Amino acid sequence: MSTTAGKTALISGVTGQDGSYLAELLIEKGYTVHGLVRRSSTFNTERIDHMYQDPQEPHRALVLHHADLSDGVALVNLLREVRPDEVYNLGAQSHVRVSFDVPLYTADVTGLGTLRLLEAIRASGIDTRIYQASSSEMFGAAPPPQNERTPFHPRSPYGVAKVFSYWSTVNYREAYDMFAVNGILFNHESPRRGETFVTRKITRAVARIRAGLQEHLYLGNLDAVRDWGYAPEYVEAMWLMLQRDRPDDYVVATGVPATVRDFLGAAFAAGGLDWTEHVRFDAKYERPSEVDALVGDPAKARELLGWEPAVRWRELAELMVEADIAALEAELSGARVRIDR
Ligand code: NDP
Ligand code: GDR
Repeated sequence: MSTTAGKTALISGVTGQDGSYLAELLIEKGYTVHGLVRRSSTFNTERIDHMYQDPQEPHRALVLHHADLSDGVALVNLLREVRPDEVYNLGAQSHVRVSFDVPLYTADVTGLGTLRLLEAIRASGIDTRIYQASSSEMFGAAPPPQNERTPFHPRSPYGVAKVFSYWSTVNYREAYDMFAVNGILFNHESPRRGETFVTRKITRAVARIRAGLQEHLYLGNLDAVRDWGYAPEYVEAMWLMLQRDRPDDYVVATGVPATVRDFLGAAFAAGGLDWTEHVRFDAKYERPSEVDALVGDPAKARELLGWEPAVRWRELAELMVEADIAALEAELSGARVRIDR
């Protein structure tokens, strides 16, 4: 039996891309996973529905709770009830462009939300370990390659909020001896990626253009350089950070750069299309201050966590196109498919 069997984890952001993969990973390792779900007027659990068990089941692997990172009291109550061994704070307003439209809301959820959770751990008096979903967006204008010692220069309300969360996490570690870690993750994608992030927007468009449902794809800056990896591999790194003897902060990345234009070319080619015939520019997708180039140096994660990514951006583009084509074909034939990659 694995040493992790019987452990309990609490995940904020369990309905998101990473939360769904992390819940799967932890359940596979024998954890009971408690997920924090915010109330929505429509269903927001599509990514985790395949793990859902009826509340009447006696030994559920996944248990969902209504709470919100903007409600500190709810967080204290939830922690007291669940008493998790590990907490993964993945909940956030995570869209960089949108953070310019709703900067105060982003600061509240993506920034203060982390502090509320850290303080809730302290207030509830439980002994737990916490993972904070920090981001390469914190580096912003700092030139690549970026590692754990690169100074932060965020370029968006989202990036600023994540820097606040990063330092709050470090501060609780130093002040209260909490096992609190920052995973500084570079962009990671998958067939479960939100539809408005650039990779998924592109791969969905490839499927829809092929099917004759759409002719053009409107995008902003094609020159931005990113370091795109595969989300299921990145959630493994989160877990590894909480299994160490000492808390620390780690960059998680592939180290391989590509422009949005490169990704576009690979995705359209994978669908048998020429992107130049379909892509149009729309200034509304540009950011008031852009992050030009993010390329991570994952040497520390490789050395101390033994973590190594296998999927690079080109293969990622191909697998996402393949998944979107299959999902659209199933949708058009009236079947409901589970996105299980
Ligand atoms: P998603 O946007 O897919 O998921 C975000 C999650 O946060 C969703 O479950 C969302 O719920 C939840 N959430 C939003 N607002 C609140 C709130 N007020 N209270 C509680 N939960 C809330 O993000 P990803 O899965 O891609 O990313 C996970 C985390 O990692 C985020 O913090 C993100 O900022 C960070 N990150 C992501 C990277 C990436 O490349 N994916 C890279 C670096 C960091 P709902 O489903 O209801 O919207
Ligand atoms: P990012 O991801 O901002 O890096 O944040 P996103 O996919 O939104 O943008 C990547 C780059 O593509 C350019 N771009 C466009 N972006 C979007 N969304 N839509 C477009 O039409 C478009 N056209 C060009 C952007 O300008 C940008 O340069 C993601 C999020 O997951 C964060 O939560 C996470 O912290 C970081 O990755 C690391």
